[in-house]
Amino acid sequence: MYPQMKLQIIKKPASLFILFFFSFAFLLCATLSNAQSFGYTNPIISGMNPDPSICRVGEDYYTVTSTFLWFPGVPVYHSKDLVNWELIGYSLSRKSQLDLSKGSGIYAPVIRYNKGTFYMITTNRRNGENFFVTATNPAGPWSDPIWVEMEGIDPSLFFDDDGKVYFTCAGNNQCEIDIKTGKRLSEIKCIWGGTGGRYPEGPHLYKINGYYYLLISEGGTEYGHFISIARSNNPWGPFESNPNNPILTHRNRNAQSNPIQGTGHADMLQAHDGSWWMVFLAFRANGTHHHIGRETYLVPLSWSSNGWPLVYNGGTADLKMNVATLPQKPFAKAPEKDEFEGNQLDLKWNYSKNPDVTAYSLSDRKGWLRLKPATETFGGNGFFTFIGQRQTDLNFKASVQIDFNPVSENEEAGLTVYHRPEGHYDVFIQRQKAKRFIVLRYKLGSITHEEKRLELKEDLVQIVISGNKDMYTFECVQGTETLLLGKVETKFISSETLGGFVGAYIGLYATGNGKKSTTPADFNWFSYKGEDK
Ligand code: 6LW
Repeated sequence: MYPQMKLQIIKKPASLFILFFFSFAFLLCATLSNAQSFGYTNPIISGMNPDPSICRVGEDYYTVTSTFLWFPGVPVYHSKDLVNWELIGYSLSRKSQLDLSKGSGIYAPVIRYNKGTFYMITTNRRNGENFFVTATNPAGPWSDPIWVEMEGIDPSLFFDDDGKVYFTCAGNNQCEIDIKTGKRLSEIKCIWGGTGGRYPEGPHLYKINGYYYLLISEGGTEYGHFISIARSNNPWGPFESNPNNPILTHRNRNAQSNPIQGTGHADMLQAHDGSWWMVFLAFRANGTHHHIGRETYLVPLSWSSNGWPLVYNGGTADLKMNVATLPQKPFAKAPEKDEFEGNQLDLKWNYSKNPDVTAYSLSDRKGWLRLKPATETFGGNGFFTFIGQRQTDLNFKASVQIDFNPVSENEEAGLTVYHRPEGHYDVFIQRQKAKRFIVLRYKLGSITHEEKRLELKEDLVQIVISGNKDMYTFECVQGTETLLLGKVETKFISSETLGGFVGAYIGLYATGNGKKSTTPADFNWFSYKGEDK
């Protein structure tokens, strides 16, 4: 039978050709799908996404970032190539996990995977409390919090081969914990003082080639930020500082003109093809200010012959990275326009603190998002009706169609660039006597300035906010007429001006300004067009 078959194939040159062709095509596809890609753009996760932490499971990568007073908290991003990222869920999406009624919310998170379970550990800054949640699917659901018997921001977890779990936090203070209960199992020890920079923080312990490496951030989260590393034979030290620290910083002259500044708070990992990478936070500086928050960046690593990591280009990063990457597998681009159809809001939307969910409806008026005004003034200290998404680009255009007919003068609803209660620019509709007005207001600390007030003639109005690195522009469209309301500098709502750790959001809100109000504000669609990439 075998010799006969062989004979037959050889007798048919067409079959031979087809066989050869398909084998060749198969080999080509296999090679191409494993081939490296080249080049990418930083930041890899843009808009306010600081303190990134990353883990890998097979060929899947997951990153989490800090969220402060935004709800839900700690987004989980997924990637197949480290370059393209997709938001798949949040690790803190219930009040039982995240109570934002006091304090400054969620600081730096860490994501780790161990034996089939994902762990996300972070601090809720009510009293500096640390906790972790677990999941088998990183998109959720995540467990209720397991509180850790140790204080200090920037908690990190390290699962050692012998089953011990180390908890390390800012100041490089460490203890062993029981990963089932969060109980402390050892004394607390400062394992390394760092290289002398202020705020040694964001520590991560790893075991690589038999060494325990401790990667930390120093210098504070501003222009002096840098990353250093030390190693030891023992997770408790003593740690030997890398003679070439810092391994990544833009605080020096070689990077003084780089638009990326404040490089720090990093995490590193080995990709499935054996290459090494580091994620870290930085901001896009415009002169001395930045306003869209600290974002997530990526750089490749290599190792020196004596076992220290070397970061790309002498410890720097670029917006355009001309390096080989994993084969790139981009996700479908999210649509620019949100039509508010369906019965769930897109994952991108966030609330300020824990929302009163009854104040938001996609069903009261089909195809519209209805906001029911809170009594609390927008930007006040309590809970206000607001929903927003990150400003992810310096150059962008956001617009919304709003139907709002206030019945009393205290009511307002509109579109805003919101950084924090101390700084936001708002375009809103308000009634005065029998007339309806569109108003542009700037709120900066104790200053409240009304820039423009125009009478409205049409019921349906479009509000447009666009921006470039220097200025925001505010417009209103009534019928076919576009009215310029004003322009203002971005730098007044920057982190340098306002303080804090967050960045600009674009959002929709409705408020009764201290009085009970029942007039809803309806939004037909919201569109965001980012123009940076
Ligand atoms: C975070 C600290 C930091 O806890 O900023 O830049 C703090 N680094 O590590 C808040 O994001």
